Amino acid sequence: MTEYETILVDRKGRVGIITLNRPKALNALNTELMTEVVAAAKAFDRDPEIGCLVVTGSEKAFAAGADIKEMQENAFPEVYLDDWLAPWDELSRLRKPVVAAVAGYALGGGCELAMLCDILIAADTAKFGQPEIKLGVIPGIGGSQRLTRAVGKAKAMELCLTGRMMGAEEAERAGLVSRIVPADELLAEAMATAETVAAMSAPAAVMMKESVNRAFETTLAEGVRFERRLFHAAFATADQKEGMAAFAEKRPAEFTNR
Ligand code: CO8
Repeated sequence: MTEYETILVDRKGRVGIITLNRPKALNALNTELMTEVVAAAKAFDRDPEIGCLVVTGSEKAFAAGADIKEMQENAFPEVYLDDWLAPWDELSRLRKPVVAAVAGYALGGGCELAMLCDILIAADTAKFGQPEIKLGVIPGIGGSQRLTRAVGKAKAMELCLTGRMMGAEEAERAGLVSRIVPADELLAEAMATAETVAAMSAPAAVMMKESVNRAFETTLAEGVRFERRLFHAAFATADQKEGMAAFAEKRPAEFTNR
């Protein structure tokens, strides 16, 4: 497996695991880490043996944001011409589902990275926030957009304008996270969720993810039309025949991802 400097990469069965690993900087997201996360995620996405990804950090921090020390001298012409941070957008184009397992700080880019994932599971220690305003900037990889879609305008405005952090319970109430688990069970719970997803028919899981995401990109009528087309297409897969036969025969389905 490829060697990385700022992340750990592992696989268990059909689950690919990316662990952010810059402990001295609370997993601050520097350029090297961005390049490595995107490369590792794309490699798992291409790998037919992988059905779901998990992205996680440490007990203390999922990620405390973009690396402030690295970016503090950045200047407009360079960042604009280089389209700085654009590689992060590639995570939103991954086809396989991604579970974020968040403990501790998920701030700024860290919160944005968690929101780039599909299922967000939080430890009871998780703290989410978009504190960029305190640094004289605003979120740069989708925070103002995805947080607003997740928790609504009122709470997103307040969090983004004040930089206040919210804990796991508030985040769950607001709809940012799917559930909260005790910190020492976070990885096991995230893995169990990812294994469940990875055991589904891969074409159905990819269709499912595409269809849910479409809800954020289009009108209701267009979204329903899109879902209907994929639903019809699912009947072209062997897994549809297997899934329904298994139900009728009262046995577990054995999907072949075809
Ligand atoms: N960048 C660089 N270094 C950091 C960062 C960071 N974001 N966060 C923490 N560190 C470093 C600290 O400088 C410190 O290093 P050192 O030991 O060398 O002094 C080490 O990590 C430990 O941090 P603290 O001593 O501060 O730990 P505390 O437990 O006292 O505090 C906090 C934890 C509250 C999380 C605090 O570290 C903090 O406020 N961090 C900054 C949070 C922040 O403002 N994040 C937003 C950054 S801006 C951003 O994300 C812009 C998004 C745009 C695009 C994103 C692309 C990825």
